[in-house]
Amino acid sequence: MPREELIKLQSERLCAMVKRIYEKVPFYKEKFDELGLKPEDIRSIDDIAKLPFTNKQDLRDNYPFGLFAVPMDEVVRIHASSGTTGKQTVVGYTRNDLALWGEVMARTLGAGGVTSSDIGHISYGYGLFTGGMGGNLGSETVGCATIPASTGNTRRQVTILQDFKPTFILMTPSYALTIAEYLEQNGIPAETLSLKCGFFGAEPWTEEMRGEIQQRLGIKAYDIYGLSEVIGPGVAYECECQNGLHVNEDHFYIEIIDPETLQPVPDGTEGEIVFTCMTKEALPLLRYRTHDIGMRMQGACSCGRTFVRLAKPSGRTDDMLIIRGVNVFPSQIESVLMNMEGIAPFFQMIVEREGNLDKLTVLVELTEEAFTDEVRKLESITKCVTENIHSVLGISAKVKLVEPRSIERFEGKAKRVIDKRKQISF
Ligand code: DLL
Repeated sequence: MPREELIKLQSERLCAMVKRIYEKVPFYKEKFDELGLKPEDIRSIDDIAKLPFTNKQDLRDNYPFGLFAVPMDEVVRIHASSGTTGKQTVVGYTRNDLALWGEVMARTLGAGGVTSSDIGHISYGYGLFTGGMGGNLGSETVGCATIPASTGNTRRQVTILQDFKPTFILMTPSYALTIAEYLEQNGIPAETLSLKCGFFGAEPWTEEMRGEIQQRLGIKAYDIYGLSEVIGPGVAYECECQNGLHVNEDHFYIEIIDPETLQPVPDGTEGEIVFTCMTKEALPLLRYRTHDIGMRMQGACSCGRTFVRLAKPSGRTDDMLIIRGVNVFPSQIESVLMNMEGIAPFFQMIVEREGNLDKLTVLVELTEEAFTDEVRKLESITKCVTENIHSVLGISAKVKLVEPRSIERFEGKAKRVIDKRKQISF
C-alpha cells in the first residue's frame, strides 16, 4: 500500500478507536477527562501525541480484565505475560482479534517464504505465553500442516524434526542453539532434516547469533518481534532482506520516544518503542510503553514493502545493567562471544557489589574441542575474551571459563543475568 494511503487508513482507524475506547473503557475516559481531551480532538494520526501513554502498571492496577473494551462474553481467548518482574499482565482476544493475529502471523511466515505446502514445527511454549498459540494460529492461517510440539524435551523435538519433516520452525533463538548442539552431539547432520527456515524471537538476539543459527542448522533465520500487550508474536517481522523488521503498521502504530522527555525521536535514533492498537477489540491499548529499545530505520526496503522497519531490537530499558556507571546490555557480551574460536554460544553474567564497587563476572563456556587441561591454553583464551569484552564494554569484567555444557540451557526465554545487587535475574 502506498504510504499516503496507509497514513489515511491509520487516521481513520485511530479516530474510530479513540471514540470506542472513550465510551467503553472507564480508565481511558478518566485519563481523557483529566487531560481535557475529547475524542473529537483526534482528527488524524498526527494528533496521536495528544493521547495519554499506557504503562504496564496500568494493566496491573486494572488486573485482570479492567482495561477490556468488550464484555466478557465476546472474549474467546485469554493469555498472560510471564510476570517474572511483578504481577502478570492479562490480555484478551475476541474472535476478530484472533483472525487479526492469524493474519499478522501469516504475513510474518509468508515473508520468510512459507506457503500452504509447508509443514510448521511450533516449539514456543503453549499456554498463557503467546508464543505457542500465536505461532500455531499463523501456521494454520497460511494453511500449513502444523505441529504443536511446544517447548522442551529436546530429544523428542529432534525425533519430530527427523520423522515429520517440518520445513520451518518457531522457537526462541537460545533454544535453537540447544537443538543445534543436540544434533551435533548425536551425529545428526542438519542437512538430513527438511528445515528451510525458522522464526526466532521472544528475546533479543544479535546478528552474530543469527550467523551461528543459520550456519549450524543450515537454514535462514528470521527475527520475529511482539509482545502480549499488543497482540503477541507478529507485531513486526523480517522479510527476505533480513535487514530490519517491518511493523504491521495498519494495525499497530509505532512511535519511538525519548524515555526521559517522552518526546518523539527522529528516525535513525534509538529510543523506547511505543505502540497504539488501532483495530483490536478486546484490549486496544493507546501509546503502550514497551520499555523495549528500538529505532525506526530510514528509507524504503528493497523488498518493496512500504511498512516502516524497526532495527533489530537490542534489549529492554530494564535489561540494561549499569555497572560502575556504564550501560551494559547482555547482547554486547553475546556479540563478543559469538565471534570467538573455542567458545560455545552460552554465557551467564553475574553482577555483585564489593564494597562500593560493582563487579561483573562473565561465565563463558568452552567448546568440547577447546576444552583442555593445559593451563597455558586456558589462560590465553581467558585473556583474549577479557580483552575483547573490555574493548566492547569499556569496563573490565572477570572472565571465568567453564566446562562444556555446564551453563544452564533454556527452552524458552534465556536468563543470562544474575544481578546480586538487586537479587533479581532475567
Ligand atoms: O515474547 C511474544 C513473542 C513470542 C514474540 C514469540 C516473538 C516470538 P511477551 O512474553 O509479552 O511476548 O514478551 C514481550 O519480549 O517486550 C521484548 O522485550 C521481548 N521480545 C519479543 N520478541 C523480541 C525480539 C512475547 N524479536 C517482550 N527481539 C518484548 C528482542 C523481543 N526482544
